[in-house]
Amino acid sequence: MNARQEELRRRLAALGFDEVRFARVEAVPAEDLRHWLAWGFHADMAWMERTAVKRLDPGLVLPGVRSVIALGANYWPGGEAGAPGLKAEAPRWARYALYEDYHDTLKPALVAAGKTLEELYGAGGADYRYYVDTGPVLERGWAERAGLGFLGKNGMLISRRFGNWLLLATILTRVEFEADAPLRRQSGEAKTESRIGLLCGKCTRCLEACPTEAIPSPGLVDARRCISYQTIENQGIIPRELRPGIGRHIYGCDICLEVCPWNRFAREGRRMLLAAREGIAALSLKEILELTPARFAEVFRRTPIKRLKLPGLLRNACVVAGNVAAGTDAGHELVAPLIRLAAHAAPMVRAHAVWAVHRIAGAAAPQLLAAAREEETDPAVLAEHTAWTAETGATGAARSSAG
Ligand code: B12
Ligand code: SF4
Ligand code: SF4
Repeated sequence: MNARQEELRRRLAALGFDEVRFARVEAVPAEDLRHWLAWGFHADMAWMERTAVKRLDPGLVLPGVRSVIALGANYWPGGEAGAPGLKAEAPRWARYALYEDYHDTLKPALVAAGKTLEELYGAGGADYRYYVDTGPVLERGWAERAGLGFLGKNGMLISRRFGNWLLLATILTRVEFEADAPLRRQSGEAKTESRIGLLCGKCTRCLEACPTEAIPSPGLVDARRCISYQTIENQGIIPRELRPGIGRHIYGCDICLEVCPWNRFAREGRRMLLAAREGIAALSLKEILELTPARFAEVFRRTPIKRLKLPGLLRNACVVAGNVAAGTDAGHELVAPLIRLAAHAAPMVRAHAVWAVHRIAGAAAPQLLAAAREEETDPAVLAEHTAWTAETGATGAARSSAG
């Protein structure tokens, strides 16, 4: 490996990236993405369909592209999973959401990385493009090709050094680099054509642990069933049949990451590029259900959660309340805020609040919600009021029914 490339690697690592690997631009395996789209696994992320051609041909993103620099930022905070001292019914947040928005915090380092490329290789500003999550690039595929990790059956790019806890960024460039080697199969591992699950062996923990059965085919996640999609990307009603499986997950989901045995190698990140936001994980469900727009803006400023906006977070909080509080004492203190939310300005919030009150109060719910129902004109919310009567019968007997 030549000295200039190693100097670049060293300088990008010094900017805060925990992984810096290189790949040559070669043919992109198209089959998996095509299947994923054909099966409708992208849900209503129409942008995934629109940009598929570019994702499969980086030359359409940056004409003349020769290499990819695959970057990783480790965000494992160290210690046990979950936050110490949290009550069992506390809402669960995707781990990455407990930092300032990585789209924003990684960007200055990517700008600096571009300048380093210019300085060491005489590249011009038009000779490279960088992305973190939002560009039309198959970031996991390029990271796999560069040997940063392997593609797990859970769909994640899994690092031998950091487990599942890497956020990715990608630089496409016209500069030609020597390629780093992709990971190799372990000896004794059955040989198959696919590189998905390369180092998974016989393990299927993630497939079994997913509460909504969102990984029907190893490595390919059906976003329509994925809690991460439903609680972050979906901007409307969450399908009733999926709500019980969402459990305590208020924003995103890490279940198929957490159960992975490769996390035993996870080590606390330098997290130079990430700023922890203590306090979010300590919010109680009641506090979240009672958030005002001003308090929401204050607590979630500069975090990824701000993009969800307050009605989206309230919707998710209603689902969590309906799941964790049904039949418990905690349910009592949540009923009053939920009844207030059943009269919220956003129909999406009202719909899920009605669902939650029914889950918690059972047969008493129609009476508790009578005033809200009287005022209701939105067909989707009215459907939530009537769905329970239809499902549980006039007596509302099946209080914990999975609907
Ligand atoms: C759309 C999207 C989602 C969707 C769909 C998820 C999915 N699995 O496809 C939803 C909203 C559900 C989602 C959820 C999450 N996401 Co997301 N998401 C994306 C996004 C924008 C595109 C992913 C995509 O293209 N999917 C389509 C599938 C078919 O493609 P793929 O997963 O990349 O894998 C295929 C290709 O890589 C191809 N392939 C195989 N070999 C090769 C070789 C080469 C050279 C190439 C080019 C391609 C290639 O085949 C693979 C399939 O086997 C990426 C950012 C990006 N631009 O890549 C982030 C990204 C994948 N998400 C990320 C994260 C962190 C998450 C969550 C953990 C968030 C959370 N905690 O809630 C969950 C995890 C869910 C899961 N198990 O995947 C990280 C993953 C980091 C990592 N280490 O893998 C990414 C990379 C964002 C980032 N920059 O860090 N996400
Ligand atoms: S993120 Fe959660 S819901 Fe989505 S595939 Fe993984 S375990 Fe299933
Ligand atoms: S949990 Fe097991 S099957 Fe799933 S990605 Fe990790 S090693 Fe592979």
